[in-house]
Amino acid sequence: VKDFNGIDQVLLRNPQGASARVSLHGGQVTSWRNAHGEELLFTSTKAIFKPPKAMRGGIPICFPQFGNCGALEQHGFARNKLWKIDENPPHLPLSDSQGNSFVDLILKPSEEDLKFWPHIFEFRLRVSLATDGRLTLISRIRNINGKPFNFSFACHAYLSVSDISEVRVEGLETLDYIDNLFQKERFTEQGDALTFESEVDRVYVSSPSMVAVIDHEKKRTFVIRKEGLPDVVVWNPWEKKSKAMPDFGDEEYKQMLCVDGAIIEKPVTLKPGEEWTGRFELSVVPSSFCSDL
Ligand code: TA6
Repeated sequence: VKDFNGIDQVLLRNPQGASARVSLHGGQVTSWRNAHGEELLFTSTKAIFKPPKAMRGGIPICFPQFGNCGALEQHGFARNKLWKIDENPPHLPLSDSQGNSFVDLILKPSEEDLKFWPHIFEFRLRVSLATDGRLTLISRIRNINGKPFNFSFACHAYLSVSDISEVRVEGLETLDYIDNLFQKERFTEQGDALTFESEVDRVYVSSPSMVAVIDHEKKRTFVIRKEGLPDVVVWNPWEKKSKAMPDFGDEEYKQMLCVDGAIIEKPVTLKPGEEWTGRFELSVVPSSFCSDL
């Protein structure tokens, strides 16, 4: 399918009617719907669908830099580049493809890119929709050239919630976090579950492989499972920052929460020929099950 700029989007569907869309622009998941056709990811009504700007919503891929902690543009360039369908995808374990509807994308640096980030890499992204509706992003980044390089990375997932003041995040209790609102100082989470009354912009470090985002009003829980992604970013811009973002509605902070699988605190170092794999999986369960998680 073509999107607003004539850029290809790949539509994934499963037999039950769930679907996902992936844009070749940025390798960005732009939609993930359940079998009832309900959109589970947030996209701003003021999102700008105009390359190179990444669309505000879905799941932008932050690589090779998260945030603005390095010399590159905010969140790195991968989300602003045109990806290609990978003609010779990697041979992943059958379990990663059996019955799933998936697409394999690839990003390689252009001559131009190498001027800004002189490292030859291959970034293969598999976006997969399983028969039970879960969405999995498998990122495989390989160092092709002759010298080591470091990178940080995040799947910057904008989850759609009914009312941020009714949302709880479980699985991050007692963890240390880096607080972007306090000069990236380090704190320790005291609470039991995370709740939201103001702007939050944190990187929880060394987090568990599973995090639950409970939407009380919708009686549903997003379950995030991850491998190779030790950190979790939790971000809600709240009122003031929402007003400052041109591609975000003033009140939209109430309907979204970013919960990213990431590797930020200890960036990855890849030696020549080495490959890193990060797996980010989203599923939704009725909240009645969340106590069993
Ligand atoms: O979630 C962490 C964060 O770095 C926030 O500080 C905010 O800037 C957000 O990402 C969105 O970044 P973007 O470049 O997409 O506007």
